[in-house]
Amino acid sequence: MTLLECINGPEDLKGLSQEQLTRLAGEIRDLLIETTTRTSGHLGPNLGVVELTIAIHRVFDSPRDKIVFDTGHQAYVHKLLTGRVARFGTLRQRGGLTGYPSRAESEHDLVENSHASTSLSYADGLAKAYKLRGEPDRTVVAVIGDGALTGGMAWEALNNIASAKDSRLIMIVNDNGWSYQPTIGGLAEHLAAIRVNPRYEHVLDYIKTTLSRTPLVGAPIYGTLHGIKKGIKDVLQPQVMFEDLGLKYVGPIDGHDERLVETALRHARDFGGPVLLHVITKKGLGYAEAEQNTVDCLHQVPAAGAAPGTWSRVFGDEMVAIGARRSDVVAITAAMLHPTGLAQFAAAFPDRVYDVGIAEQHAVTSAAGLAMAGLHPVVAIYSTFLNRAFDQTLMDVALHQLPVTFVLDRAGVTGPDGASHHGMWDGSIMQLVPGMKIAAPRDARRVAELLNEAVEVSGGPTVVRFPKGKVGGEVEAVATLGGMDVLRSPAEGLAADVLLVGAGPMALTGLEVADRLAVHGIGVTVVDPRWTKPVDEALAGAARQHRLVVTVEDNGRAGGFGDAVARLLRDHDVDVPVKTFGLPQEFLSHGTRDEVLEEAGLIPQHLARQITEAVARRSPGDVRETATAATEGQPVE
Ligand SMILES: Cc1ncc(C[n+]2csc(CCOP(=O)(O)OP(=O)(O)O)c2C)c(N)n1
Repeated sequence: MTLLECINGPEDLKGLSQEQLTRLAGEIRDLLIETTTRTSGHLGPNLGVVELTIAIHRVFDSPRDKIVFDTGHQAYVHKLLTGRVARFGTLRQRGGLTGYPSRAESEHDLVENSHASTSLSYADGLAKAYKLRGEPDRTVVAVIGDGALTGGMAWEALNNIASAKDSRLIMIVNDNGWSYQPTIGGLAEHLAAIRVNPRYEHVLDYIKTTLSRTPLVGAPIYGTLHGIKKGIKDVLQPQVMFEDLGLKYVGPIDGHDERLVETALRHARDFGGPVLLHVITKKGLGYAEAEQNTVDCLHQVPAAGAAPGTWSRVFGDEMVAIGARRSDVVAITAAMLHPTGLAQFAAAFPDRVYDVGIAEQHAVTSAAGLAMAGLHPVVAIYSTFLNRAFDQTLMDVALHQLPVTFVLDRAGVTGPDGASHHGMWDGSIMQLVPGMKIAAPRDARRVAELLNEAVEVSGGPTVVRFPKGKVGGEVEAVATLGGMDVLRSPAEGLAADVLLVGAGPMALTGLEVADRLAVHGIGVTVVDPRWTKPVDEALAGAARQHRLVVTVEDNGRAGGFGDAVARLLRDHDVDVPVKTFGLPQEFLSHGTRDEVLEEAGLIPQHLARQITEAVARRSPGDVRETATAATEGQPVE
């Protein structure tokens, strides 16, 4: 039995010797590598926090003390130390452990949202609440990476925490110099300057001599801004920036020296006010492949980069072509240059790409500024992260009718990253934005076509949304209907029963549905709308020629494309019934993309059965046999 297998909870760590802790760290690293290379997952970040997480669980008393992991992708070690070793092999599999903290999994898990830069705000609220509730002995610990620290919310929280002088709150900045790629910006430069500071060597003395209860200084936000400016030059005063903000700063210390981290944490815990502990770690430590990986230290396995044949790669290739033709087109990424497929554009046009850090809100309003000055920005972002910047999209871009193109990768079901990563909201929230145009390509050729159309729009914003993974085969239109593509007319001899409008790749799913329905004598016209906003008015006329309209989209059902189609038909007094298929408006769990789509009913077999039932209800005589089979639960093959 390994030492790790004997750890059923944090209490089992407390009696271990230093030599045992070193052995335990090795066992944890072995299991992280063995598991994630098999199941997929965040490897580099977790290899870097092994000693840090051990130290946290030895010093604090979880779950009474609260530990908040920012983003949560680095919480695997925490999972292993809190009783989940036996189940670790199920990581990110349907029904298995999630890839982020999960309240359903453990009482030691608190925050499961994987969107970055929130930990300090949660921690601020928790610490305030414990104070108000008269529980002064509880400590709140937030672990935040230098990448997540580039997010604006983290700084809003710091500004508040600095004034809550007796909050029992410890912020651990896990500084490995990397986000997905090397962390960028003024803050990153400041942290880098601290990292090379000779005082690093003498930090133990520093902890002992300076972490006494002295009054905190500094006018909060002005001081910070001032601190950023002078901090870069002033490497002999590493704590200046944070202390100007009024925060007690400790560090930098070696985050792989478990004993040292423990000592620092005990001092910080006993200080009695907010403390920022700056630890230096190496992303990927202990696995040569990760340590030497110059793209992202194996942030994720398999790599999140834009592999050949993926939607991201098709987008990336077309961006290079557009960039060569249009010198006004610029690209923006929020710390995800490689995963969003912008790496080739960056290589070809290094002056025309901006990595703004994990700062989606800033990315969008900065794009507004670029557009105001005559450029056409393409903001490449994962669908789920655009949620962060809704107000900026609405008020800063759309209200000003600015030509900004949002390219939303991972739109729809993503898969093993679970509830907070499914891109199932953009198709609805972007429908709300006046003047916004939304394109949903069904295949690679349409990505290129619609991206080109989008960057030609000069009077307002556009969205191009596509899912995660490999692009399927190309399907050409057999006819056009307004600006839409007709992919299939009812088969020979069949009536125009169903008008099936499938958004993006769901148009191809629609073709399979049509095949299944044809067998049962139901005629289907399959349309790819290409643009899901505004809904093409030609749909109203086409709907009148059918007995049922069906929409299918890889997006939450509430307020998405289907609802927009139904509204258009109501507005045109079309009384043909509409059935809208999409994702249930719920937080969907993790699994493969196919598994989640199947559970949501967005697969041809399930759709065909539902549509058959709907047609049968309306015209019982025509499809009686099929309807009986369907209601008895037999597959409509
Ligand atoms: C709002 C938001 N934008 C983007 C991401 C994607 N993302 C996940 S981890 C990560 C890098 C985090 O870097 P850091 O906080 O330094 O942690 P490390 O992986 O280096 O330990 C990014 C950009 C996210 N989770 N949330």
